[in-house]
Amino acid sequence: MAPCTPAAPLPPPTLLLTGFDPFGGDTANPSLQIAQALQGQRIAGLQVQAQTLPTVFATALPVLEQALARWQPRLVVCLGQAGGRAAIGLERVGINLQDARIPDNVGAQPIDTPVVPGGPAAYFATLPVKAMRQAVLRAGVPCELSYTAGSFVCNHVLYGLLHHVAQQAPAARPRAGFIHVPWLPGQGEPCLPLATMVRGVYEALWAAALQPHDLAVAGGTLH
Ligand code: PCA
Repeated sequence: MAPCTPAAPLPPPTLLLTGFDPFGGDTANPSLQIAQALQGQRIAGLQVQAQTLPTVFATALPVLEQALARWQPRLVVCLGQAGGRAAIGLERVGINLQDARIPDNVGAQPIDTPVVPGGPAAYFATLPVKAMRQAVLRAGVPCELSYTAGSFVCNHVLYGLLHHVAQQAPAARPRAGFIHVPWLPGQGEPCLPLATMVRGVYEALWAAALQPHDLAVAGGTLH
């Protein structure tokens, strides 16, 4: 009888974590630094795969879709910088609108155009945002729910991600959403230290990985 060779162990399922390159004249983007800091972490059995997205309307989604095809993640969390905010912001909704206040990194500035022509007006993120907020606050990091991801490249990516996922069979869909983070010290005020933001996002990811449904949906009272 042929000797029994053990099957190679399956790689752990992936948590895809994206961050954007600097934009608008900044030389840093905390979203990218956070994603890179968490690269390779194991979170509730998921392995974090960090991916850089260009702050470019034309290429951010193709790059994200390539990463989705490559990693087949169970969970997708995109990070972006939101200068002027004081807390980590868990985005609840992406809208089908591009209305750029400034040009992107290749000079494109779409005004009042849809992300997906003919697409629905909006999609809700499918992350358990209330459980995530509770976990981040417990770690002592400021955190809030947000009802607008703006109308620049971050909203473009959130809407495009949720639209892409919605085309998949329900059983194959990763849960997906977006987290905005404040400036780093030196970029402007208000700001949060990088280590604080890394801890906050780490806690948010644990809660997202462990909690399949939101606390409110599951009958909780966290408002
Ligand atoms: N923030 C921008 C795009 C890239 C980023 O980090 C936004 O909020 O749209």
